[in-house]
Amino acid sequence: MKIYDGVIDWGIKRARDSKMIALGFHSVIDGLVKVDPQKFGNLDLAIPRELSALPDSIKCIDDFWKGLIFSFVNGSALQLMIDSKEVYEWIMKTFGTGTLRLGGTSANMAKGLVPFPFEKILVYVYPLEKEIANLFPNSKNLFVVGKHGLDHPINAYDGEGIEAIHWIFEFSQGQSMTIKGKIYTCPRSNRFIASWNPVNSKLEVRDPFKSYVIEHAQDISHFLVSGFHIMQEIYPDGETVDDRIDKLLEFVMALREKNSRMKFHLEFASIRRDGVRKAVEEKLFSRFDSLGLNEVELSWVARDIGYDEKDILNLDVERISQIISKIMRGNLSRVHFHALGFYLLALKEGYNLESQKKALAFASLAAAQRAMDGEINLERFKYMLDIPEKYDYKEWEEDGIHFILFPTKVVPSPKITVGLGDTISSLGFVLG
Ligand code: 8BR
Repeated sequence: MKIYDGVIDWGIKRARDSKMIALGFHSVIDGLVKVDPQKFGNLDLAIPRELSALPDSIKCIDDFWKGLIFSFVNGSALQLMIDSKEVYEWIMKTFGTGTLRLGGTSANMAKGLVPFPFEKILVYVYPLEKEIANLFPNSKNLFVVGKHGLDHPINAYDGEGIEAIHWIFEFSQGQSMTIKGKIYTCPRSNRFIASWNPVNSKLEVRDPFKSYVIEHAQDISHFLVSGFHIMQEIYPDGETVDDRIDKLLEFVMALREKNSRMKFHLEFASIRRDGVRKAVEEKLFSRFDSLGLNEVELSWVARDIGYDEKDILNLDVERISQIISKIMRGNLSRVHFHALGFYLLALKEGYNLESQKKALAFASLAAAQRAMDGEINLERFKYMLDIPEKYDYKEWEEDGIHFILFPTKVVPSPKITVGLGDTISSLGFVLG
């Protein structure tokens, strides 16, 4: 099967022909902390073994430790939002900011797209302060909306400071930690993410970005929306997630009115809070054209609509396609599911199948190369072509939906895995 033939040149040309691509609404600073668990002493806490034993956000210092211990002992990644200013201050005092890095789904997508010859990548950054502006790559096709229109973040920032930070606590396989007098060893290198982001947790679309994109809607071909995982169910001022999602939807509808050809993609990400996740599923799925998610995220969607999440986590393709069929209502005509080793793309009528497949192949090469080297380097894509795929290519129709099971390239010892999903979904969507 020649599914990867000629896709590198094809992808480059396709990027060159693009218009403006907009990314919102979650860009943030990540603070990378390499954990030395020996320094923690003896932690006197019960070990949460199941996700259900965890708080759904961090409200006190014990909640922070529970999340960290869970990740450490089980060797599984976890992200929790911090809801308490006291805990935020305590983490800052205890660990500092760590090494600063650009993070957040929108900024991550921007970083993954700017190395290709796309004409304009426009990213929403709030608050746009000097510290985060300086972390963006120095690319000519990267823009924010500043006071004087489109500009690179470095020329457009307003003020200084770190008002939001997502701490990434990294541990390595073999490190040990003492809990209730017993020594536990970390089974697999992993990370625990504790996020403090009250300034942007309403995902409010602010000026000057808002007026700019409304005014220039005709220039934008694709809009990728993400960041729901930082939202709250109820905000301190009484607003609810439903209120906020309605506002966001108003903005999307206003853009659709200005440019009916603009395509909208929703990147799901790990939305831990039930109320937020359900609001996104119920209010937004049917209003977007495209949706991107991984197996953990789809397992939550499955559970929310009354199915067993285990089938999805076990990568049962029949069940995965069944759940996808169930959620494809209204405008939602494209779902890109990604797992380790394959993508499952579901399309309703009206798509060019050839370019959709090539876009998946290009995304797979990009993810593999980024996993291998840590950052995108187009020159090295060709080496990924030699990696054999482990799944068989398959294409079928069911319930009026066209399914493509696309085998991907998997790098044996990746340098990084964080942010790969964003690269996969964004390239698949904008090139397809
Ligand atoms: P998330 O960021 O949504 O978790 O997506 C991660 C994706 O990265 C996986 O679905 C898989 O397709 C891809 N990936 C991972 Br994880 N490890 C990889 C590797 N070693 N080589 C190529 N792709 C990888």
